[in-house]
Amino acid sequence: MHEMIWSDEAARARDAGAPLVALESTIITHGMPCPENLATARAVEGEVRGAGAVPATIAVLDGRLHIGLDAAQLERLARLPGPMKLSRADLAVALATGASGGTTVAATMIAAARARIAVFATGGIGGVHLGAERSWDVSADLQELAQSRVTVVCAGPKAILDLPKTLELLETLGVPVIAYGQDALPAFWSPASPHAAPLRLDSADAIAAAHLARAALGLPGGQLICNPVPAGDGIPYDDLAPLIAQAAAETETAGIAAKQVTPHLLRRLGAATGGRTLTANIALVRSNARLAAAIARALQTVPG
Ligand code: PSU
Repeated sequence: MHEMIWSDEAARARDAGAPLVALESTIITHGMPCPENLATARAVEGEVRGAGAVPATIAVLDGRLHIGLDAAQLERLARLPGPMKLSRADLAVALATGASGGTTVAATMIAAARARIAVFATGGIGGVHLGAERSWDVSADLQELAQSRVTVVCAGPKAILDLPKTLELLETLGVPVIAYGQDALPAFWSPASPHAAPLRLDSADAIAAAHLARAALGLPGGQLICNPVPAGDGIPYDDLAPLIAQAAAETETAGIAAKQVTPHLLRRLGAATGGRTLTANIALVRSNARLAAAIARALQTVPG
């Protein structure tokens, strides 16, 4: 019961020892509107293949945990009516009840670690929300980064979050937050936030070596790679900050809480920017998929 279902493509890569990249699916079920979600999911898988690795989109369909989806399953996921948003707390209940849904960063890390996939690409991780001192809203993604040994490639914590508090908590949890190729912490739609990243690495080889060094030390938990959104697709941090503050305040006043907060804010910011945040989101997740593939390949060649 409850074994993982591998796609043919991902199983072939596993058996051949080819580099695999896990991809999450809450971005498909809750992070983007249809049909952009499906087009993006296909494009992201294509980026991984184009960069010499094999994609494994992770999701739950009818109570089965899938490691890799075929074309029909990906399309079904993108069009699911009322999908669940599955994090660490929900995963087992979904499997036991035959439910379907997208896996968050936290749940995808759990699945990737079980499937022995070392590298995972997403858009932006969850973190400490603005107003957390009142709402106590802190994403389970942070705790998972401290537990599951997976290198997660994102474009930084989502800009809708309280970035200094998110960095503080990641430091407490012992999670390495590594900016790729720059000193500033990227902030999802924005290539740079006003905050310095705690660590910086400049190549896929260096990231792979750090992943292996962590394992050799016997440390649980992963690394968070923050890859700035490609120049030209990003939105300057100062342009977005007031829109984010306003949307976060409205969300709190409207009583939107828990799992609904992030999808709601992503939709609000899309509307407030005439779709620019969606364009940036698509570009950044594609770019993260390319970097994740390069890291997965480097893991096979750098000395451990
Ligand atoms: N990246 C995106 N869009 C998303 C997400 C990531 O570009 O929608 C999802 C991830 O699955 C992440 C989740 O785990 O948002 C965070 O949700 P919350 O803040 O409720 O933990």
